[in-house]
Formats: sequence, C-alpha cells, structure tokens
Amino acid sequence: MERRGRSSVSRGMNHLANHRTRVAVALVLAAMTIAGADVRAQSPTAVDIQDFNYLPPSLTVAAGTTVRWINRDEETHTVTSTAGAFGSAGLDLKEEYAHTFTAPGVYPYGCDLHPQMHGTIVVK
Ligand SMILES: [Cu+2]
Repeated sequence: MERRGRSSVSRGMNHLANHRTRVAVALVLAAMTIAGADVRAQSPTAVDIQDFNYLPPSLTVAAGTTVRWINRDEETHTVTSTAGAFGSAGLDLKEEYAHTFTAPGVYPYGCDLHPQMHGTIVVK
C-alpha cells in the first residue's frame, strides 16, 4: 500500500528536469515520511478487534492515515467496508489488516462473518 503510494509520487516527479531539484524533493519527502511516522506513533490509528467488537468502534483520522486492525480474538473476523472501499481476508488471532484512507468521508465497515459487528472510520 505505502509502496504503491510512493511509486505514484515518483511518477509525478518525472517531469522535474533538474537533478538537484529531484534530490531536494526526495529529501523533503523523506523528512515528511519521518514526521508522518511520528504522528502515527502519537495518535491512535489502530483498531483492536476484541470480544466481537471493533475498539474503538468509531475512529477519526486525518486523510492519508493508515489504519491498522489487529484481531485479538481466537475467532476469525474480517474488516469489510460496507460500500466496498476496502476489505480484509479472514483474520485469525493476532493477524493484522491495514488500509490507507486518502479521501475525507465516513467509512462504515463490519465483519463478513458476524453481521452484528460494526465500526466506522471518519476521515477528515
Ligand atoms: Cu467477526
């Protein structure tokens, strides 16, 4: 996911003719990546799946944030967007799924295997 994002950035930079400019842009992007990692460490961007619940059930993040779900149950669960925007395979105990939210909006999701399970990601 992040790799795909980076390669599209690289494609967008191809029009820059000056090599020195490209290097400078790359350094700025690297700094932004490091800053982004700091933000992720400070704000909750992980959802625990525990006792047939998504915790927290509603999570608000900034556009561009990668949200990571971790299954803490021995039961298999999925993370499945109601609108088809994203979806995991079946997650067993301690397995993870991550999705990067690029567009602001409200993203309801649930578990394919347990219709009573619901969560929402709000992207600002
Ligand atoms: Cu489930």
